[in-house]
Amino acid sequence: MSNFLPVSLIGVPTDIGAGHRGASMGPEALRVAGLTAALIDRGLDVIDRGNLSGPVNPWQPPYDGYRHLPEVIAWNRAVMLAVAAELKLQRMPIMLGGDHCLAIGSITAVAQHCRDIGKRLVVVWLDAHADFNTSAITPSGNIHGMPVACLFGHGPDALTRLGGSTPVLSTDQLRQVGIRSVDAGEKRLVKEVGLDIYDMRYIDEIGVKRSMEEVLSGLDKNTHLHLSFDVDFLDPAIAPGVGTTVPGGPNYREAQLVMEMIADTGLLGSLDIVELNPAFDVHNQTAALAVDLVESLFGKSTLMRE
Ligand code: B3U
Ligand code: MN
Ligand code: MN
Repeated sequence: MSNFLPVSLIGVPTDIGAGHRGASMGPEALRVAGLTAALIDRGLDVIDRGNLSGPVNPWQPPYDGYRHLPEVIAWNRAVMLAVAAELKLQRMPIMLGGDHCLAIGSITAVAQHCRDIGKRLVVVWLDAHADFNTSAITPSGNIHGMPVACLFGHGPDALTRLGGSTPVLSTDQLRQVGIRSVDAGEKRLVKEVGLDIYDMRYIDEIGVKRSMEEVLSGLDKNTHLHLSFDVDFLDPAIAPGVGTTVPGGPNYREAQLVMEMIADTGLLGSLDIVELNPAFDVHNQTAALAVDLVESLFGKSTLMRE
């Protein structure tokens, strides 16, 4: 058997925070691509909890700088409660997204859990985007571009205080990897806050291995590692099935190495798989790739863990 906790899959079929419809089909695409069987093959105990439910997407323009804020709040409450319940059962929650706004709920629950049991939370955020917009600077009003800002206390009270206290995260608890698209106002804010960002320029210069060694440095046995995996982190040549593709992302081998190095820590405690959009995919290839990468994240191809 594996060293991992038993896992619970939680479908979060929403595109409420996104600029394109379709991420709501992500959970089913991951299932169709064989996620459950792949995890069982890794020796894991897996329960698929099915999908959460929430408001339908009314497809409205932004209001006061936010698009669909009441609906985003409702979805995130559901996510937070579901994640908290799994952590209490000592199971590892895996979110099948769904757009990236769901990370507000999942990470709020994980942070609360870590506080309760005296663990240190570190979040690794794989993404083409920094997701640090606010209502004042967002070019779109789409809340999937805001979850990190909300977790740092910049956003509407209902999201920043979803779990009661704010901020949920501080700079020493977040490392962002693969970033290559940051809006002008967002760039200023990210610098002001001092986010720990391993952007593609940095990765190009020093390579994936050294970058990931830095990303994963300073973790110990008492660390809960949460991985928020936005599929648009990957280069669009291998992962076309996302709403907002940005050229110049990690290729297949580089992405595998990122996952393998996270697996080697043995500290993974929770996971979001987000922004997969089957409406843009080709024969479910991006979902299949996400499953392939998740296998590496759970120790496949790492001799140490075979
Ligand atoms: N930064 C842009 C685009 C974006 C952010 N996250 C995604 N797209 N997936 C925005 O609208 O905030
Ligand atoms: Mn994102
Ligand atoms: Mn993104």
